[in-house]
Amino acid sequence: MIDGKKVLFSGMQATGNLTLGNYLGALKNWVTLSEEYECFYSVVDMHSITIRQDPAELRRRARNLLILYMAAGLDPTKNCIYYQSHVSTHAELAWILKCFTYMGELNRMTQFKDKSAKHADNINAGLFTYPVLMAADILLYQADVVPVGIDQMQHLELTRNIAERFNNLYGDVFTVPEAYIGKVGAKIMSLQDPSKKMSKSDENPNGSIYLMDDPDTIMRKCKRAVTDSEGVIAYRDEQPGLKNLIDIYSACTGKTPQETVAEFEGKGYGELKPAVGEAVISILKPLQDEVARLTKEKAYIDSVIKANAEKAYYVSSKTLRKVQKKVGFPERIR
Ligand code: ATP
Ligand code: LTN
Repeated sequence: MIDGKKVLFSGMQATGNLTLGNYLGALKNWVTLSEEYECFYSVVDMHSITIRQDPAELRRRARNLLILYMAAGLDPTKNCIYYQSHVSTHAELAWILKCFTYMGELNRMTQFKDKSAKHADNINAGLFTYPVLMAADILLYQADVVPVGIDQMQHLELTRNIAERFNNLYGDVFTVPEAYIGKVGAKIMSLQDPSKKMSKSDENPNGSIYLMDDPDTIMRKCKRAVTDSEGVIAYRDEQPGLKNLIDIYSACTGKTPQETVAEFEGKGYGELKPAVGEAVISILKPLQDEVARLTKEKAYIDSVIKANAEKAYYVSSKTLRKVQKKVGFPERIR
């Protein structure tokens, strides 16, 4: 608890261009949750270098992501928005937690298997211990809840196991976090292959709507979205492309899928698709304008980065000191 509020931690990697899936499935929920919780939202740049990155590009993307957090509506005076690499406690706790994590546990992580298959020329130790750094992120802030996608559930379960193991040995040091899986926009699918999730690393750019796509591109991608030959507007698993469009429209307009179906009843896909395009443009355009405005406020952004890194350090170092004491590190001489 911080100031009587439960604590929330989440983070995103600054790799690739963010998609509408990232926004509807994660960022938008973060903004809603920020009213109820004391929130820490990190740009997890230390995780990013588990895959080889171009340094200048990583730096640029990381700053853009931080600005995007704010443009989406996260107030940086109420939410701690910061770069993971600016707060040294993350690396320090991760080391200690690695000594409480078993090789067998990490060997079971499906993300490691997927990523090492994809990057066979660079299967580095960081990629293997990635989930322990994630556990450190969460446990440092004594987070009660962690909004994540279903793909991160295995990492969260590992985090809970590490926390419980440590607590069993040393007493109640860590809060054992719960996952928070949002309902609306939980899984936005590719516009070109509705069996796959919309993803920033998709090779086909037409499958994803990027947050920075211009209106014409958004409209074109929506109009070209893969549907089916049934021609009837309904919300059902047998029509996955259509279901996805209904989900996107509903998430953007705040309607339920049933309300959307009722709105388009008796109409064709030819009417639904441009309406989806308009709905997406109506939420992305203001977001893009705000990103452009904030990007110009260099001194202000810098001050946010500095102040929030200090806050994150202050909160997280309390947990770190406790842990260091528990494991038997010598006390510091002041
Ligand atoms: P990558 O393609 O590099 O694996 P990604 O687009 O899947 O990336 P992540 O960085 O893994 O995105 O996820 C960031 C956040 O966005 C997570 O909370 C994740 O659950 C959410 N998210 C990603 N894609 C979608 C999607 N298609 N629908 C809903 N939420 C999503
Ligand atoms: N692994 C996550 C990003 C991430 C994260 C975290 C999410 C790193 N640390 C802590 C929640 C809490 C991902 O790739 N989506």
